[in-house]
Amino acid sequence: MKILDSKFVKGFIKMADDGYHQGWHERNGGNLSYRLKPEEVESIRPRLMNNEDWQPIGAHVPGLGGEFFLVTGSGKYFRNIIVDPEACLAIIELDEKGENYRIRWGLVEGGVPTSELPAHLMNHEVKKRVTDGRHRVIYHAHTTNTIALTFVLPLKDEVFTRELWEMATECPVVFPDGVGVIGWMVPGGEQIAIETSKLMEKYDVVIWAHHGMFCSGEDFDLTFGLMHTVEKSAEILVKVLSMSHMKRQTITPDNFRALEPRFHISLPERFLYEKEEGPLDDLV
Ligand code: 2HA
Ligand code: ZN
Repeated sequence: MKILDSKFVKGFIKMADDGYHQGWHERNGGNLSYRLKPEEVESIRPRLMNNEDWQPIGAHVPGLGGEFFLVTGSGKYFRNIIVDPEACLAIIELDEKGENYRIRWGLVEGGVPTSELPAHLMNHEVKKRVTDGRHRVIYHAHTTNTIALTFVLPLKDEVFTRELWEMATECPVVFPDGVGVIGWMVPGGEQIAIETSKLMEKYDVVIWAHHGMFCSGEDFDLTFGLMHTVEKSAEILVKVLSMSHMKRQTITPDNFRALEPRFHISLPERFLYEKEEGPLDDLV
């Protein structure tokens, strides 16, 4: 099958374009990766290149040995993906040890996979393990309102989760495990990848302070929808905090508990703490 006609390639390109139109991908901001299913690899195998050299990943991901990924290219602009996917995207193969990769398709004008390849692959490795292989998509975007909140809220998983949950009833249903937050770090390296993948053991959403967000999911719709839901909730919170630092009324811990049987979710009690003040009241 022609690679550009494959359903997973079309879904990837649509998701990237949707993200661009949300305003989450200024310049070359953000990156996306998808772990191919074995039957998808077989359907395109005759059209893959065989002559590229192995390159170090910059991380060790033995749990992903032999896997194929569709990834965005480093320095490529999301707004150009739909126009020229073969120049902006790559399909890479990992070696059996999960230490090196080689390009099997794409980047026809040259280039390398996303600068965040270590974070993507380490997140994929964790998610493949903890979801029994169900999660296949890792998405990084520069989500405006979520980034804005990292300047004013305490950088604590509990505070971000609770404040985002309170902004829309669907939030605890969409991300019942909550969100993780890491303080500012140098992007693009193994260290930030390690910190992010540790949080991916328990969350599907990790916020990078003053930078953006990572989401993990089973398919393009669920992963995009997760990012969209978190960012929409962050937008509401930015609006609420812009009007007042006090909420006159909100969704209470008991309201959240009442959602559990109806939606078959179990919400960790550490997010349902009693509050006497608003989220900004501990600011000096
Ligand atoms: O420019 O978003 O985090 C790509 C990025 C790096
Ligand atoms: Zn980024």
